[in-house]
Amino acid sequence: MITVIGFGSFGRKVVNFIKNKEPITIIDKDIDDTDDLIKEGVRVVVGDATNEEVLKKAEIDKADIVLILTNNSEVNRKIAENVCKLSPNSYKIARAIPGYPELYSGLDIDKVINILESGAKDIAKEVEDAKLKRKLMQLKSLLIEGKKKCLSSEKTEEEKKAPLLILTHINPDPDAIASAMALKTLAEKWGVDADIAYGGNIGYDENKAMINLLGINLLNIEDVNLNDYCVIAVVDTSVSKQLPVEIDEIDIIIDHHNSTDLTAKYMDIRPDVGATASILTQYLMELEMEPSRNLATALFYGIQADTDYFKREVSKLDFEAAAYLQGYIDASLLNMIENPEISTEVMEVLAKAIMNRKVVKGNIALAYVGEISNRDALPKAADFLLKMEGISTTFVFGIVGDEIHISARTKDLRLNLGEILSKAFGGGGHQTAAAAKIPLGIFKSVSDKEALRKLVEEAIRAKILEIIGIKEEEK
Ligand SMILES: [Mn+2]
Repeated sequence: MITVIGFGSFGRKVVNFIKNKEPITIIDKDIDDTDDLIKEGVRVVVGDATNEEVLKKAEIDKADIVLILTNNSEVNRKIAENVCKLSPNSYKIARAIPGYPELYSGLDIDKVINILESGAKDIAKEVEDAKLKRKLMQLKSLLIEGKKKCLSSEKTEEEKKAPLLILTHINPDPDAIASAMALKTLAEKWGVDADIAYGGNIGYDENKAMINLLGINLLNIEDVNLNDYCVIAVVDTSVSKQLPVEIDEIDIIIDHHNSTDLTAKYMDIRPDVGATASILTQYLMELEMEPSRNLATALFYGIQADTDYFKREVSKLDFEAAAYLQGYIDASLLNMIENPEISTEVMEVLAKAIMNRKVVKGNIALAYVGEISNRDALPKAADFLLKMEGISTTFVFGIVGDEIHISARTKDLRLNLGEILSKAFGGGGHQTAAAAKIPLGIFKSVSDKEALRKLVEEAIRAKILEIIGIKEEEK
């Protein structure tokens, strides 16, 4: 809530710039168009703001930002004193009065503005910045309070971990990892140490390359005891199902996704922004913090990855953040992250998938890749085959130890691969990507490779086609 005290000609101009963006309360002794203002959704309190009761009636303690804009020095001083007393946590902007340079001395006013130098539009911009400043003040005090709580706990020095634990969502992506890094850097600037933890897997070679090349230290949630920490932050998700572990109380959530079922003391969730990394970059910009090469590279890559190179769900802030980071990134590192080396084995599996593919109904490719040692190659092969002309669904399978592993991908919205692999082999996944594994069972005793290939290929293919509802003769 923004509270504007003093609704003269200047206050009026300022309100006109900000009224559709934020809930506003106006306080003045006399306002002639109260009804019109109320119609526009503005809250109006008529009264003398030098009177504490009037400020209380306006719920000044709940204000995020307070603007003190009357043109009278004595009145402004008195109001400022009362506002400092009744609303200590708000961000306070007060109007300078010519001839009174010391007007607000000794008071906790965050910004004094000179209306001869700045127009109403500048003040509106100031209000916009103040929202972020105020949020960051909250974030800082939450972290510092948390650290104090940790220090006063009965733990020995040995048992004490960092006060702050930053969690990414399960199977963290570059945006989540970069955002966690940035929040850790910010906390450390304020003297609060932090650890980062994740759950699930770090998939894709690009993500692994990012972590290795940038030297990011991520803890596996299984090695983390939540009780060791006093403040818990979650980045890049606000959905409980996406958390790596169940948490009773989250302190900080920073995210850009629409769906939210979690709450926290500090929440910055902006669905219009393309990446959480852009929000964290804005924090760094606001605090005039220069990111290290590694942090800048991570954030830049996170924004790129989430917006698909600034093509998808991209906002003005994403471009601004990227422009800021541009000056700090390491281009050769970024290039290495984007093009990680493909291992010989993965290359071989890709080749086999292409050579051995059998296409059914013109667009479903099934490929048996034989015995392999690294099952990560299967999803890559399934992704890779999907790039072939005319192919919209892929199933790649091979033998890993005593099991047959299957990985599937589709661009066809009519197929739900998670369901198909679940019905066929008890696997699981999403509509577009799924996996399953089944024991080799009696096939284990088949020692002839060619015979094994035939048996496995036939069995898997027949089952998949049966579930999709394609009869063998149709193929
Ligand atoms: Mn994201």
